[in-house]
Amino acid sequence: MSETLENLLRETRQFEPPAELAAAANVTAAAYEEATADRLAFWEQQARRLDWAREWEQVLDWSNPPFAKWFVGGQLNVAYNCVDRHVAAGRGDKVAIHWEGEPGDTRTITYADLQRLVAQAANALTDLGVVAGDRVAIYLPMIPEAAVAMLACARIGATHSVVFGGFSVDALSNRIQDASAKVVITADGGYRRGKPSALKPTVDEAVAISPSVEHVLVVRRTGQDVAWGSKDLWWHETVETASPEHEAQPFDAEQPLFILYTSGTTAKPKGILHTTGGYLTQTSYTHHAVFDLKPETDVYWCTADIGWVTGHSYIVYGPLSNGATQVMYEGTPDTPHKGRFWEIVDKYKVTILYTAPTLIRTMMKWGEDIPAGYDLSSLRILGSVGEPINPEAWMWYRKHVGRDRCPIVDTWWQTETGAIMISPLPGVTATKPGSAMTPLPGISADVVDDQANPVPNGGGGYLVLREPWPSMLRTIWGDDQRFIDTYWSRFDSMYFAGDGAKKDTDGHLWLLGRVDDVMLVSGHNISTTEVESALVSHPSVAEAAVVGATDPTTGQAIVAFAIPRGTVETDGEAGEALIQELRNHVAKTLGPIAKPRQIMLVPELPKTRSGKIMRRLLRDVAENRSLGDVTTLQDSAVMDLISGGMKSGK
Ligand code: 6R9
Repeated sequence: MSETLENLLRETRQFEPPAELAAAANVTAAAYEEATADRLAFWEQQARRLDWAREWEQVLDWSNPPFAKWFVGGQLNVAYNCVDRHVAAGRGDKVAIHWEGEPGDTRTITYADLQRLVAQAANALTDLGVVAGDRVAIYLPMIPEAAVAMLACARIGATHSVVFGGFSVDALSNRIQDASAKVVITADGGYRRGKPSALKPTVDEAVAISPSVEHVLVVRRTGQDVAWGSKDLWWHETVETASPEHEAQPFDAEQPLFILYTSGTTAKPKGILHTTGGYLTQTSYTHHAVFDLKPETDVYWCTADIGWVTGHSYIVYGPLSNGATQVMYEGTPDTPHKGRFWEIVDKYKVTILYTAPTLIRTMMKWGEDIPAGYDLSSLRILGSVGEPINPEAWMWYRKHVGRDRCPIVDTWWQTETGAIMISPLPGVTATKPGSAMTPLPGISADVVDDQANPVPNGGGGYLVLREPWPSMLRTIWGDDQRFIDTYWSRFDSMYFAGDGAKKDTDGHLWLLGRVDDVMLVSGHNISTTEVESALVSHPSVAEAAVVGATDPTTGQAIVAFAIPRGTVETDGEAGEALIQELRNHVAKTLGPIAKPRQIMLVPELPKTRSGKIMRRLLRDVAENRSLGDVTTLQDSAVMDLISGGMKSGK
């Protein structure tokens, strides 16, 4: 990795935090000093932002690494912290969720409403025989019941396992079986791209081959016809008729909260296990610090799906524990029109927007005229998560969404880390386009070489975490050995994140994507992220994905897939000329070694539900292989589009 190209280090643009925001920020530079002086005391102080039924005896037990215990002996109830305590403090009438359905139907849910709904769901689950420690699978569209179901599990100490609505029978049944889930919570369907999309048939098939399932709770969302089996119960007949009185019991700080499966490229998905006390401490603190949330005045919107860890930590647990008012949206960004997101920002006067680079690049492709048509003046902070954000996408986000006023927080973290680890603080950090900047207070991230030595400023290598953190994964469900092998064996006493990274000359961090995606071209390590950023910096390109394909001369050769921006001419000779121009553009930006062997102009790219490009599938295309496992692909028609609509230049 040390040989990676120097391009990103040449980024010189820098943006100071707005003075007004800095003056009133929730967290100042002092937090870094406090955490450096005493990391455990710092986290202990953040834990005190929550309501504990019993105080802990020890902040961290690291006597049996890598198995951590945080806030040992402490007891709390996560749902109480996210809901009841706000009602108890007299804020029951405050809106918790402004929900917007894709067809335009809406629901307004206050904290008092949420308390009633969660209590009813907790009672219903208890009546169905669910007790603390049991697993409940949740397979729902983006409707309020998804958050209610998660909180109801948390309230009774059950462990939820949310599966993306729309995953296949295989993906769903594997996850149900791996965790031996006792109950599945689903819906008849949800709205996607303007029409009802069924969920229940997939559940029916998955449940038929999953003997652990005793009951299936079904929310009626679309009203479409459903087959009805002996295990099925309607949510409105079961939950909505249950008592709204429910006393939340405290649970141990290490009570399991959820399992979430990473989309893993290998056969068996990894069930990442999170527990309660440390997880809630860090999701709550980071949401408060990174988004500078002012619960009385902010309207927060995270566009993630609840089936992604971002939905868990930054729609449900972080924001609700902080008493936020937030927007939750069911559908796709282009239904019924491409301005839907901006219309929602305008309608609810959203102040904090948290979204993914894939969306920003899609918006770039559609053109800046679309956001320009809406009043976005309510926005004050913009966030990004999920992938490295290319400097040009960052600049576009800043200019056309943030109107050059709003700081951008590029937040690096993983399902495994549970909460944000590396990010600017909006009132403290002068940001650079494309950099996640610095580890948050209390987090010790570093970049090391093959031999585990920290790289100097200006160097590149592997991202590691040196010290345990409160919201870290506790294990892989049912497979402690795999937990050790995957994360703690590459380097001694350090967590291996699997991402490549660089330190620039100021020591700021630049994420370079998964190390599995790094290409080896004629002996040079080249990161896919850098070549993609070079392509996106060309005015004709909206989005790009790069893979290394086997090559007889160079070992691997760079093959790029590029989506042209809206109005760019790509037919016939114009397309060929563009391809040559792009190859030269990359060579000029990064050096001749990075010149792609081949560029294909495509209408779409294959992505996971959380918007990550599935380079593995593109490698199959580049090497003329049949496609591997596509169960986690967001839209299976995309691969046909790519093979069909491909314009390729060699
Ligand atoms: C939250 C989430 C984790 C992987 C991670 C990295 C990539 C996420 C990023 C980023 C660069 C950022 N990633 N945020 N890369 N900059 N701001 O995405 O969790 O779905 O488990 O993915 O996503 O490669 O290792 P998850």
